[in-house]
Amino acid sequence: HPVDQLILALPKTELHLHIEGTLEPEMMFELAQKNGITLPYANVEEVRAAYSFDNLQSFLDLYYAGASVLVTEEDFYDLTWAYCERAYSDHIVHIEIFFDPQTHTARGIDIGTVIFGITRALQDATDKLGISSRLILCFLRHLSEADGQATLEAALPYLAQIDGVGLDSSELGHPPAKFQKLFKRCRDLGLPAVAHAGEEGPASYITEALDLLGAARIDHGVRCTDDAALVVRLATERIPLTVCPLSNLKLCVVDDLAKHNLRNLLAAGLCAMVNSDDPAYFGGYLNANLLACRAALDLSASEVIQLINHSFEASWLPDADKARWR
Ligand code: ES4
Ligand code: ZN
Repeated sequence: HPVDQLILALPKTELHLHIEGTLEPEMMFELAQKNGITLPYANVEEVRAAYSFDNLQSFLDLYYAGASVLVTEEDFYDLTWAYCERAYSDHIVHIEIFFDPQTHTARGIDIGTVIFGITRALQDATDKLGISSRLILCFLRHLSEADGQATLEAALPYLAQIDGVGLDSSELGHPPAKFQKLFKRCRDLGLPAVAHAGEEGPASYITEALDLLGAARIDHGVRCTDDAALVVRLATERIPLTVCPLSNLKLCVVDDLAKHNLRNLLAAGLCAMVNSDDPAYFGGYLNANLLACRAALDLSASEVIQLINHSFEASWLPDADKARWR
């Protein structure tokens, strides 16, 4: 299809990607063996077969178990570098990636080990692949605000490596309001915020993320269409939504990609774009997400160009760099 050629050829950004979600089963096995960690699977095929999810939580249980194979700085480097090479082959020129320090510090891994491994790979991606990047520290919302505060304190020596903060993990029952004080402290430190909201949770969580956390961008946000006034607000204030279509499909947020509201979000004038979330678990990196949407929704060339322009607009690149790519 001619629009598919456009998808492959255009320079793109990725703004919603959990680095732990790029852990492919092959690397999971290699690292488990190297680090002496026992996985509840006999082989790579069994891992892939287990990737059938009913909802966000059923995925998160496997995702956190998988991340337990990451131990040394080299492991975090190898994970991040492998993703950067895949991003390069998708013609991605800029990435803003999430990491979940609490997943690792809870197992006794030093936060500096995590941050140095990731940032060393990101620096190599800039030097060798020409990919610019930002790193976003995500707080796990199923844990307490105090746990988040302690994580922020532990990250303070590495603040020069951190470009912003986010909020992820189990959404229902953990509204943004739970983290108001933590995000106020982040704002005082000069850290911009994003937050997962309106993935499984209600539209009111999107409003809370904006008003109580000061989120500059909403991750997912697809349930905003339940609240017409919120959609108008998101359009007027030009709040970006980092939509992840294959994630929504795999986690049963939508039961059919053809029913995804991506096109409606564009038609409503929202700054929505496509991202890959946890590509090793959801069956595809950025180009695969765009190609699947193109096919399922019959996206036009102009819609694809809008999505990609939005990804640059919503990025934290300086205006001069945005102008260069758009
Ligand atoms: C996530 Cl898809 C999704 N939603 C919320 N938190 C997450 N962490 C990793 N992937
Ligand atoms: Zn996500």
